[in-house]
Amino acid sequence: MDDIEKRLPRRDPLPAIGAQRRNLLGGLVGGTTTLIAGRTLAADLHNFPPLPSWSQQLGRPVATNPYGKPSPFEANIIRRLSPGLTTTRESTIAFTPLQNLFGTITPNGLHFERSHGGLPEVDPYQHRLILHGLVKNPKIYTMEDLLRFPAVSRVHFLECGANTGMEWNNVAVPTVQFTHGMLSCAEYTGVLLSTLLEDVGFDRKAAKFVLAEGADAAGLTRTIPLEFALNDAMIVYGQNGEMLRPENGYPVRLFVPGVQGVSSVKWLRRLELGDQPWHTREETMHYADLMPDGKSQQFTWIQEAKSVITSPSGGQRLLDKRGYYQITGLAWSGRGRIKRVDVSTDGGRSWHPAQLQEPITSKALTRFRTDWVWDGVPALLQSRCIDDTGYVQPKLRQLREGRGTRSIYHNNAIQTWRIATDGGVHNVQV
Ligand SMILES: Nc1nc2c(c(=O)[nH]1)N[C@H]1C(S)=C(S)[C@@H](COP(=O)(O)O)O[C@H]1N2
Ligand SMILES: [Mo]
Repeated sequence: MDDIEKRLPRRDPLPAIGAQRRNLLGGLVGGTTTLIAGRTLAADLHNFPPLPSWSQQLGRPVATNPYGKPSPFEANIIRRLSPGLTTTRESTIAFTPLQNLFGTITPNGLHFERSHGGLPEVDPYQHRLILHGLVKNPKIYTMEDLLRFPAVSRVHFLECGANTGMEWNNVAVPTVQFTHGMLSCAEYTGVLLSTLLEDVGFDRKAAKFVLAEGADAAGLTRTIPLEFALNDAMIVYGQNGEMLRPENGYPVRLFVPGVQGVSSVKWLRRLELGDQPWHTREETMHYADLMPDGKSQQFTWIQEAKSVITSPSGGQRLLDKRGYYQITGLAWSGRGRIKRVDVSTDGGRSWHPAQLQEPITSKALTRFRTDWVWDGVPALLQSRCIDDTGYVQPKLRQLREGRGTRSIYHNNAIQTWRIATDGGVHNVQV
């Protein structure tokens, strides 16, 4: 290393400064960060610190940490529970800190988690999956059996149908973690469900639906149409290169790409083929869309195209009154690929296209970024995506015209973040 290189500050890859970030995060609203526009290098050169203590002694042996954890300085980048949403500790919604993540893959420890009856501790050696109903040879599979089938790995998003549900009526929550954090994206590995259906010889004429049942205390059951089962549904055991975490269905779950999260039944123990939907609790009482006329619409499968700016986002603060900021966020569609994302800084009056990070793949998160110079006056940041079917993400007003304000599920409206003159970022509806 030559002299100059030694004196150059390593650029903090975070848009925020560690210490400030941690102090700020002590508060109630989790996941807030401070955004600082790029400092000039010249100013930093005079203040480059002498060799720090950690450069002057040997570090601790790596063997003390056989399964790696994030740096203690990142201790506030965690899933957060919304105390108001579930009334028992076993029934949880733990939201992904979207504001703190880069790229598109959600680390396993931060994958959002939704459980209706707590986390069962499933012994993979005792666990069995039964596949029966309208099939020639019903079968019971062990985990070893499942691991021997030809596998596939695919990157997909998973979004709870209730994600952003609090926004139907009024602005309810301050941060993107709580507005959009029932959303994650991972590389899932497992067996295509179609492979198992071939294995048992399903009844091609009569079978129209598959029922999936979980081994948790909730005994969660959902119907999926056979066309999804034969298309890209997977029996998943791997997530981001390792076995599923207990929270996400260890040792095996169903995964239905592009479809609302509840259909991806965790701790999967039973699949049954039938000729009609089962109308279980989770598809009658819950996960049905209450329409303005008071009727409920069942079986809204697909998560339509949606996007959100994750930085700057609610609860963050722009420290420099004027200057450069990168606007970045995520876009996804349950129908295929994201074709375009437009960003507005004036509440939707003018739009310009954002850059999309390659590769852009089907039913996966797509990262978008765009440059922005804030002039210090209030601004309204929005993103709007278009998928490869040509579908355009709607405004909240448009959604409410058809759906009213009493829904919980399937809110894919354009999100607005207001930047105030003090740099504070707030969740607003326009
Ligand atoms: N067996 C079982 N499967 C389940 C659930 C559950 O409570 N039990 N929750 C569902 C819901 S509502 C969602 S949104 C997803 C969440 O998956 P994740 O916890 O891996 O993010 O799992 C679904 N599968
Ligand atoms: Mo969900």
